[in-house]
Amino acid sequence: QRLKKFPKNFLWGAASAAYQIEGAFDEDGKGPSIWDTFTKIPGKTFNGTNGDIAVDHYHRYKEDVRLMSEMGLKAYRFSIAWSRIIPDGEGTVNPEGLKFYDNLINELIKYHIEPIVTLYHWDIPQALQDKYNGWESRKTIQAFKKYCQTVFKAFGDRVKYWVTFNEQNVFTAMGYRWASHPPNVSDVKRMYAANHIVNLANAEVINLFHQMVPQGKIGPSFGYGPTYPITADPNDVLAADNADDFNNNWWLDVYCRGTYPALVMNHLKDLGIAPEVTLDDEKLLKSAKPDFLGINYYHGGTFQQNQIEHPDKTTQHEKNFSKTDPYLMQPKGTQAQTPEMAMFNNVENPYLHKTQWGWEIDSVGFRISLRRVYEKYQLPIMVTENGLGAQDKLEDNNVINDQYRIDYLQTHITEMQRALTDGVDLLGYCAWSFTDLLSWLNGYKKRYGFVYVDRDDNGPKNLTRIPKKSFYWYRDFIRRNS
Ligand code: GCO
Repeated sequence: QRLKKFPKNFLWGAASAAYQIEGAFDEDGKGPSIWDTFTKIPGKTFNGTNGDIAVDHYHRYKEDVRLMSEMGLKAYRFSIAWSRIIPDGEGTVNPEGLKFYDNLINELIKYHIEPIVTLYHWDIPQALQDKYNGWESRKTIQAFKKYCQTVFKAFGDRVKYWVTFNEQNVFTAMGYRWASHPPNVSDVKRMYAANHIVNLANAEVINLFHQMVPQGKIGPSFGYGPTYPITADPNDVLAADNADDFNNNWWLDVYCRGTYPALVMNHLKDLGIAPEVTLDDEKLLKSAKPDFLGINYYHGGTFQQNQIEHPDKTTQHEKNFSKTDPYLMQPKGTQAQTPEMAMFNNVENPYLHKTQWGWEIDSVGFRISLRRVYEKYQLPIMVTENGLGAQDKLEDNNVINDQYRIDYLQTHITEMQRALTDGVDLLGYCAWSFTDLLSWLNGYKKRYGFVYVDRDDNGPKNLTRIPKKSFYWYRDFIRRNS
């Protein structure tokens, strides 16, 4: 097959999230977010790590942007910390918070790097959690709109690409099903209710953006995983379809079509855990059209009809840490813990190798994902995340030989190019991540960056930035655009 070339203006980028890189958690008027609070609860994160300092990007953004330009990045995706802009979530705007992002955006533009801004990467202001129960209240939608209006007004002249919510599927599952992210809840009814509120906030903000920044583009970023049946038994195929509806379409249909998939909705109603959807809600959801869809791709899942009841062998520790797979509804080989999961059973895929964290490595699944999503929704796609988490080793002479990351990226980018050749409309590709950063639950053991940061779970050494081998590989790749 002759591969189509990547267009000249293809956005080769890398990504990050505020809490994972910035540090300066209480500086210049920033208010606490739910992550500032949650990470201080003993036992919640690996080695008790938190984002108080992270990789100190707040003070080192100039150095980081210079490295991005050395690498030849065309785009940089980062998130704004809501509680820097409005410390209590809904009250007074903090000019120093705006200033930081204003400086960062100008610095990027100086080096011709396209900023891609995520509005919400999981860090709702703690004050809104305390006052309204966060995403469980419609009042939070108003607060979110005010914050978005503030940043659209401040940066809409320079930032063309905006992401509304990062991985709504992940932060709601981890936060309200598994209690392994804040707000530390394990209640599926509340999970579905919070999802509906976030969907409304997403729609409101897309409509607001189209009024305020008509020349810009906005869409959500979804943590997508293709679903495969374990055999050709039609019952297994059905199970994979069910998983697709519960894991993917439950969100994507709402984003792109303004409706919930009937299968899931009916099933949830039967169980008495469906969200309450008013006629006005339906109208709102239908009115908002994203300009593109952000896809974060790590891996998919393989499914089997659910006939065998497996004993739950997962320990609490495993649930809290790496074994809880944020991209799937249930840990592998465990029994359906809530009734709505009984329609599919997640099993091992015998054809795939795994990362050190047990995530399947599936580059072909990336092509499948892009094709499925594009065929179904016909929206341009921006790959907003893809990458490999590994335990990198700093060797003598400041060498980090992450050939495994290069292999991962190379095979995934090749499959993306095949998807492009198949006809998928692609805007760009942001590798996760630019520098090493705090893994929400895995501290600094799990690293994703092109740039090594010299620190560990116990704290900063000197936070020196050291380009890894993959840095030079991506730089050369971007130069050739192939
Ligand atoms: C981790 C996670 C994150 C996510 C990202 C999702 O190890 O904490 O993998 O880095 O990939 O935040 O958007």
